[in-house]
Amino acid sequence: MTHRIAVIPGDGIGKEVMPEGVRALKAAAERFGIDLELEPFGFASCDYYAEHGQMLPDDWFEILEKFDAIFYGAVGWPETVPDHISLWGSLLQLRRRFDQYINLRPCRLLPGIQSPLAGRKPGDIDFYVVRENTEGEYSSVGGKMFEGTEREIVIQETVMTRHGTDRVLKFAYELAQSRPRKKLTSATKSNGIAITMPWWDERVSEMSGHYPDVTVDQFHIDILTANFVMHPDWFDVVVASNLFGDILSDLGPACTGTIGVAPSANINPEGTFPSLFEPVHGSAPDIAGKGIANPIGQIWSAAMMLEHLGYQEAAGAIVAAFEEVLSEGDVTLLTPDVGGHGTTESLGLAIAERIMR
Ligand code: GGG
Repeated sequence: MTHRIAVIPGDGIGKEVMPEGVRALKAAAERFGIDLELEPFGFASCDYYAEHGQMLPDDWFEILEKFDAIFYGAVGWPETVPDHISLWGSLLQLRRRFDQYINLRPCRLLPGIQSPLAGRKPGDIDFYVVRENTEGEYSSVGGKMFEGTEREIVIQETVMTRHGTDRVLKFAYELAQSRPRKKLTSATKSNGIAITMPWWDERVSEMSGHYPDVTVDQFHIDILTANFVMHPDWFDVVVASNLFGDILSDLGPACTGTIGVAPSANINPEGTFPSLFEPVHGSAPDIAGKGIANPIGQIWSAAMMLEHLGYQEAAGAIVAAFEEVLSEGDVTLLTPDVGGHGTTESLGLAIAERIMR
């Protein structure tokens, strides 16, 4: 069976880490006899915008819906396109139209990487952030009045639906149920955001009855962020709204030493549409062009994609390969964010070589 993968590097370091993600994917496909057909696309990037005045072609949905999965790099080049235009014109369109309502973001302290939190070792930090991915604070419902005048008014609504909330909570409960600790933490801010957030809390409580073996904690987001730093070992599965999930899934990997290794899966669990796999990090204009971006976030995302397509063993081989390279700690191969003076390519090559062993 041939799996068709759309490959979209996007912007900035997306263009640098993507070749290493593809290298890892090809190595795993060769070793495990997986038939992958990779098709590259230049759209969903600010370069495409510069040429066409939009981030995506008009027929992007018809083009991409035929693929089994989408492998994405990063979006954003604020020098040429404002961030809200590039993000809303690309990634957020894809997540919504393909109903990728789960954004699954593992957060794990990897061997060989120093956590900035004193005394933490691999095994101490190992949890998932499950981020609601199609509604919430990312609604774009709102508008401006009296723009540019003293009377200017700006309004943007948060949209939470029973359908959208229950389905992400169900996914998170089931994920917690499948893990040894069976623990779910829900992030809200119910004292300050006093309509939507207490309602989310009620949905969490009501659904807990269906999962009696899962222990549930509910935290306000402010103290939860403090506890990510002070007690990252408390967490197993953390479920949050679109915005809070986005923030937590940057903070979590930061506690594991670098956001450069963090992967994510934007999943349409029903398989009606393709799911999308991308590193958590963005296009990082500050280091773009230097060839020093850590490719592990992209490579780990490739593993999540293979797992989604049913290739657990191949996915495991990719994870084992980057864990081995990190454990060895050869500073000539590792990128600067993990203490080395190697390059995106040197680290990617070393990982691909281990995958093939
Ligand atoms: N690879 C992910 C990426 O490019 N992220 C840019 C970003 O700002 N994303 C916001 C979001 O995930 O909602």
